[in-house]
Amino acid sequence: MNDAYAPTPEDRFTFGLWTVGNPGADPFGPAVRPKQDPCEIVRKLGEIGAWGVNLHDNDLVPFDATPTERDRIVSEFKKACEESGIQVPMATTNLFSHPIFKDGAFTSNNPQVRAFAIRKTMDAIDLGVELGAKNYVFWGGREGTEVEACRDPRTAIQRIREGMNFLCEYVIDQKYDLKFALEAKPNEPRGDIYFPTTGHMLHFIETLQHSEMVGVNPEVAHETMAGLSFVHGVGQAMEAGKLFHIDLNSQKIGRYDQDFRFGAEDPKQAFHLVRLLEGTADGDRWEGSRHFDAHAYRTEDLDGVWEFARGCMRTYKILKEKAIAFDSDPEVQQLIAEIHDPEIDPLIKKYSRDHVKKLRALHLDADLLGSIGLGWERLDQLVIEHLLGSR
Ligand code: GLT
Ligand code: MN
Ligand code: MN
Repeated sequence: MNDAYAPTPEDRFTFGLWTVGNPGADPFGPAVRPKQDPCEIVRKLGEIGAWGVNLHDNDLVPFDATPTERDRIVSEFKKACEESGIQVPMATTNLFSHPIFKDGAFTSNNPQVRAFAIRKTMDAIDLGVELGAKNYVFWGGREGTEVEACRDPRTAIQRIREGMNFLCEYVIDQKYDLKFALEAKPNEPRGDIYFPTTGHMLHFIETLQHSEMVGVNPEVAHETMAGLSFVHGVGQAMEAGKLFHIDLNSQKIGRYDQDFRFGAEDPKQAFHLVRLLEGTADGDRWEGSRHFDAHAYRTEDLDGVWEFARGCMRTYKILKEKAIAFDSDPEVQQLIAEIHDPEIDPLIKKYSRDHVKKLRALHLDADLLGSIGLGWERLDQLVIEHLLGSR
């Protein structure tokens, strides 16, 4: 029973109600699994060793529930969480399912739709805070278009800014301890979605009135759909102090949003991601939730769903073990040891006229430097050998 990969609360593994609760419907066929009760999901998550559960307002409280029904559902759910030792670290709003959002929520051309979206989000924020959430995700799935002529993209961006500024003020006014995390996606369900990548989001955040309380929630599948390096996107967000949340899953490049089990595709990228988040090479460990925004294949029944969930956590922990071993490997350390040059380092860190003079006087042999091999073939082979278990 001594399983080195058994999840612990320190691992901070979380799942969404919508992930393990996904019944397997797709655009070509209906659900293949029964709907699971949220309280049952929480109990099961407790059993398999997850730390937390995240939710959209309507994953728990139906869109048309009365206030009395809402309160009953929420109090039963809270009780299930307490009994199972499950936290609710993140919450979000469903601003994409109801037909009112078919042409966007905050970006809709109709002020009544925008008002509805803001009001629904305030209610969902209240719900999230009541459940203990500290992070609030915004995924603007319908904030896009197929018909470019319908809206100037600058108008869309301004409307999202107004929405974010309004909701930041709401959180501050309510004295909630809550941060926002914005999630980018290039397309699907819209032809094109505004703010297609984490990089677009990072810039937009700096234009907000309360940018200090807003960061990003990058998702493996979404950056991969755009053909980008997820590890670089996450690294940029971390370096900026803006990685507030993360959606782990996996994805083949150039496909629909697959949301596969973490590490199922491209385990090498998953390895580099875990290495970055765990800080095994350099820097501090990132302390946020390891949230799996993924779901089981449509081929699976409920047993397959829980096999999927255990697989996400187990793969993460195996990759963490590999990352620690890789970064403790003396050959790896030797290959990536930083080159220090006490004469040159200070010259190029900061501009001054004196530094320009000294820089110009330096003897730098371009042909010699260009002829030296770097050893990255060996380094990458070591990655593979660690991953495949032969080292
Ligand atoms: C939806 C989407 C995800 C988002 C969720 C949060 S819901 O399943 O595909 O990427 O993170 O709204
Ligand atoms: Mn996501
Ligand atoms: Mn996705």
